[in-house]
Amino acid sequence: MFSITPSARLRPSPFFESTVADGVTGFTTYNHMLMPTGYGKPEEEYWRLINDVSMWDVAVERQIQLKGPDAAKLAQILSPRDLSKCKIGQGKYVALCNHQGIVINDPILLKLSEDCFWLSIADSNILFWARAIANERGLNVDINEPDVSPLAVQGPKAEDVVASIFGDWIRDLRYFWFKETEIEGIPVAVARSGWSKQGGFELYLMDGSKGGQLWQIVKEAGQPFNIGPGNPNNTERIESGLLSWGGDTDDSTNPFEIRLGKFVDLHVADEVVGIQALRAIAEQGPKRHQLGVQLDVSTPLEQPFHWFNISQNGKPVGHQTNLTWSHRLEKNIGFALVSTQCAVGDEVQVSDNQRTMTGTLCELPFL
Ligand code: THG
Repeated sequence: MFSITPSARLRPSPFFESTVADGVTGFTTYNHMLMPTGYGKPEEEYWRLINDVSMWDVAVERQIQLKGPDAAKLAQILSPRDLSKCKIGQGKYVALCNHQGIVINDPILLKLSEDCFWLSIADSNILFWARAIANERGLNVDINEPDVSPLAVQGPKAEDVVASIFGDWIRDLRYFWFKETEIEGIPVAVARSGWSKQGGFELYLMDGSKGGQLWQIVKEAGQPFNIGPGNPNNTERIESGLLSWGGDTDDSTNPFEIRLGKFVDLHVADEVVGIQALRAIAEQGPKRHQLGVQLDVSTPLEQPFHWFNISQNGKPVGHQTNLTWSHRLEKNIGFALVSTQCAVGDEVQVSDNQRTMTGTLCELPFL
C-alpha cells in the first residue's frame, strides 16, 4: 500500500530484521521508532495471546537511565509514587506528572542498584524532561538512553517458554520484579511484566547487536507452545483495561481521572514535581473518570485516528478514547473518559461525526 522512507530519525529496533523475516505487515511510530502492529492475521494473533503465547518487539519502550549519587533522589522527584521501599530488582508502575499534575508518561521504573534506575517509557520524550529537571535542581546524575530493548513474551504459556530458556528460577519472579542474566552470552534482564493481562515476561536485551539471535532463541523455544509473532495487542489491552498514554490521555489528563490515583502518594516530599497540584486535584475531586463503554452496533467498527464524542441527553459529557471489536464479548468496546456525573449503567450517545450510536457505560476492566 505504502512504504516507509528510511531516516536516522526512525531508529531501527534490534529485532527489525527478524520481524520483517517473520512477515510483519504494519507498523506504528513510538519514541521515534517503528513498532510492529501485526503480521496479517489479527484474530489469530489475538487468540494466540489468549490461549498460547505471543512474542512482541517492544524495543520502542526505551529506557531512560538515571545513574549517579543523586539517581534515587531524581527518580523520586520525577515520580509522585513513594519509592522509598522499592528494592533492587523491583519494578514499579509510575505516573510521571508535570507541575500541573498532568500525566506526561506512565513508565515502569526499574531499580537496578542504589544508584541506577531505568524508566521504561511510553511515547513521550522523558530524556529531555529528566535532564531539564536534574539540571534545574542541581543534581549529580547522568541521564542517558542505554542500549536496552525489550522483547515481550506474553500469554498463558509464556512462563513455560521463558523457563525452558532461562531455567525454573523465573517461575519465582514476582510481578514487575526482574533479574539480570545471560543466555548464550547475550546479556538480558528478565522481568515479569508486559502490556497484557494474560501473564508473561519481558526480556530486556542489553546488546542491540544480538537482537536477531535473541529473537531466534525465543522463537525456537516457543515452537512446542505454538508461539508466534504479535504486538502489544490493542483488543486484549482494552478488554483488560490497560492504559495507552497519548491514546487515552490528552494534555489535561491527571492520574485520578484514569485510574492511576492508587499510584499517587500524596505524602511524598514537596520537591516531587506536580505534587502540590495533585494534592489540590485530590482535594477538589477529579472532574472526569474513566469507564468502559459498549456500543450498540453488532458488527466490528474500524479503529479511528481520533476520539469519539460522548453526550447524554443532548449534552457533551466526554469522549470515547479507543475502540476495538472484542472477540470474547462479541461487541464494540472502548474506554470512556467522561464527567464524574456519568455512572456505570448510564446510556450515552457516541458520535464519530458521521453517525451517532447508542452506548452503555460499564466498569473497567471488561474481562
Ligand atoms: N513494558 C515496558 N515498558 C513500558 C510498557 C510495557 N513502557 C510504556 C508502557 N508499557 C507503560 N504502560 C503500562 C501500562 C500498564 C501496565 C504496564 C505498563 C500494567 N498495568 C497493570 C494494571 O493496570 O492492571 C498493573 C499495574 C500495577 O498493579 O502495578 O501492567 O508494557 N517494559
